[in-house]
Amino acid sequence: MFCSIEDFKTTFKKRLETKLSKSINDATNNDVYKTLGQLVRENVSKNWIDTTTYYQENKQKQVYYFSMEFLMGRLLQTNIENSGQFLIIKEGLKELGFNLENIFEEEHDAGLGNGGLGRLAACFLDSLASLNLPGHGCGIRYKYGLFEQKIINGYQVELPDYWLQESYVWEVRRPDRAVEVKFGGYVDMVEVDEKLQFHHKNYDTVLAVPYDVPVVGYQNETVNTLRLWSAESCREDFNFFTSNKNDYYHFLQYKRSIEDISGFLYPDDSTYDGKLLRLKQQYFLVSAGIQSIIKQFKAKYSADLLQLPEKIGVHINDTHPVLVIPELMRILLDEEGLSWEDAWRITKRTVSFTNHTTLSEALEKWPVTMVKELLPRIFMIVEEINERYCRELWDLYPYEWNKISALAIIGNGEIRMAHLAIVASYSVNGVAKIHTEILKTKEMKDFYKLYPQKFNNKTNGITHRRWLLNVNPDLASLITETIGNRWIAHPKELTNLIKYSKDTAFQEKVAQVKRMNKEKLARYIKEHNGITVDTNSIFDVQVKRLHAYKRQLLNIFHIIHLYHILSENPNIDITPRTFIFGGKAAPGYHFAKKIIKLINAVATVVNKDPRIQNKLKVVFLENYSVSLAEKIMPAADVSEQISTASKEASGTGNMKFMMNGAITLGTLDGANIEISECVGNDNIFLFGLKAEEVLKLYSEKTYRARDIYNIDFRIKKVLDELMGNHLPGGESEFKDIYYSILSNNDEYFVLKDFDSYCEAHELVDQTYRDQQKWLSMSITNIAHSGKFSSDRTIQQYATEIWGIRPRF
Ligand code: 26V
Repeated sequence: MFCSIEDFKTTFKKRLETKLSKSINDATNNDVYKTLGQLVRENVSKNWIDTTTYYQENKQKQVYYFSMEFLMGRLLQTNIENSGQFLIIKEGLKELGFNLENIFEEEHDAGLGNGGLGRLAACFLDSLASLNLPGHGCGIRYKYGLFEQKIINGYQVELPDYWLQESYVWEVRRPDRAVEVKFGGYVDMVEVDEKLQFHHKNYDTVLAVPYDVPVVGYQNETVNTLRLWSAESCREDFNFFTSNKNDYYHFLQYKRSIEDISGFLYPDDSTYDGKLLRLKQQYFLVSAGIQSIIKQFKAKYSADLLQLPEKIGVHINDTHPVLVIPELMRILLDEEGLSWEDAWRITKRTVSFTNHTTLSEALEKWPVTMVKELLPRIFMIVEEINERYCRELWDLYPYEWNKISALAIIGNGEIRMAHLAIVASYSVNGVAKIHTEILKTKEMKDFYKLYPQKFNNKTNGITHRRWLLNVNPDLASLITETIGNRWIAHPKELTNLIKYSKDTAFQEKVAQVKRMNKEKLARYIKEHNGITVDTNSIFDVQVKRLHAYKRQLLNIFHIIHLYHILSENPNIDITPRTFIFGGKAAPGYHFAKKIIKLINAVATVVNKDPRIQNKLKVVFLENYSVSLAEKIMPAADVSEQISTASKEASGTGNMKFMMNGAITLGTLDGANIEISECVGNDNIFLFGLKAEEVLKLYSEKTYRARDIYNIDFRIKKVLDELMGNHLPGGESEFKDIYYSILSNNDEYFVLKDFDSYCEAHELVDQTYRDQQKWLSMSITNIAHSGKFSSDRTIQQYATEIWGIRPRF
């Protein structure tokens, strides 16, 4: 730790000289980033060691959050703020001629996640450490993170994200803790003393090497661990190489196939090979993670594995790491010699599970043939779990074959990972009230009947430290000036702001902060998109993954409609709008990619049309990521959360916007419902079908999109535009979108909700004219956002699921 600015400057300059052989006068921003990052990491080392030692010496129960994704973003700012050194470092660097904000920009995002699920994991780690709770992350150190998105001629183009090109300052490689993961081969069964023993033979071995990243708590001395596993070939393979010198090519191929396991986040799974690789990734993560946990438990806690559930929790983030179940069983049975009954009791009391979607197409299933071949022993265990479980079902539902086969873990030649997770865990949770209700009453109804005590809700949250304190320092200071700083440790106390919601002096200060944040984003837009936007216009933002159910299409249809109105009547009095989009489409998801092209095509037409007189601008921001979100959230006026009701499990972007004073324009879906309950219906713009109505329309099959097209001339005009020749790309560019609505009957009710969406926008327009009203709504949103801090979520997981306690 640096005790003064002078101390920092001296240490920093010395390190720059010894590490990079540079004087401060020659140093680039990148040199400063690397040197500073290394110093900050070293400074947290003592607390890191002490935290680990404390947990072990006090035999505290520890939780491991297994996730295929950790969308950490940048860490320098968080680690500096959290270790309480911000002012010293900022001032010290300033005196050395550097601006700390520019240094932050040098860090490459750790983009090891797709979207909400991965970012949630990152927020949870921040909250665990900040609440002094013994909880760690267990993931994969992908060589390439989520692709980098380029927009070329309006189309998404994917480039590899080689985030490790420059060394990653936060990680520590720990080769001494490497473990072996076994794939393929066969299982020999031998009977010894009337007991069957299973010997895995002729397998391929992959070395799993952990890279540990410190997770620094907010000014509290706790430093937990995010352990990311990297796949490497074993030393014996090098022996193989040296003794088979002529087989260099095959050796390289073999080595690469092993390293591929931690090569990419979510490789293309549309082919057999792609799927196989993903299954390898999943088993690689769980086997490495569970082996290391058991090793540590035996070394530091107890030789008695029956004690495991008292001391270890294994949480699985969606079904991706569900193989922790058979892997833990395998170790307990085959390596530790426990009975099936003991192993099963231990496993069921150790594992807890979160479901993150109700979309049936997203529920994972693995072909039996694939699992059998790649993981023969694991398959045997899953089969045995299934058999025993089906026998129990038979006792409960005798002769009800259909019911039993629908509930079985294995069926139709596939392993249903969600079924395995529910049967073999002690807790199953959804991520927002409505989502958990849908799980209980619809998607997992029969499981809820079987195990009602397992089901519970944990509404998602976001870390207010990153998403308010770090990204919006002026708003954070204003809040502290107004209500004191207790809200930082107790975010619920943001409700103390409510009494200022109508205070005009406070409103003016909030408006001033928003204005500055909008100006900053406007500069970014100018620099990256070459578009000049009016900072007096409403910044209306939809940033999230591109998916049909999230309905970016509804948003762009409404923009086309506004464009029609304005081009017919340029003098109409509307509040100027800047519509901002951002988000990535899965590389193979053609429909989503077409929506990106449509947004860009509309932007090209609208932004250059003089009749519009700058009342309307459309911007698509390239390469949406954590660091870009950090620039966007503080500048938004309106937060578009417009999924088809019942489809978005929770959403977490909605919470980030709210915390920064944007007002939600949304459907009653996911956590929007809880946001609306907190702020009240006067402080949110709600529209559209409710979840029950959507589900009813699906079951009754009475919806006819074409009828709406025929009746509503606004909609007809918008849709016909897609088939016309005004938009760049020509007449056939957008026909897939047109037909998805009219021929495929608009699966996500875009047309059905269009009218109500337009009305809600009309209300936004009117309300914004009354700035006092708007600011009062905005402040009310900030004031109620504390409930959506992930500290609240994690506290609930800690007490209601995991049973872990803070160290202080
Ligand atoms: C996956 C897939 C894959 C196949 C094609 C369609 C599809 C659609 C959705 C998904 C999402 C999988 C899980 C996921 O990322 N869920 C998100 O989790 C967030 C954190 O709990 C939550 O806020 C989002 O609402 C939820 O979509």
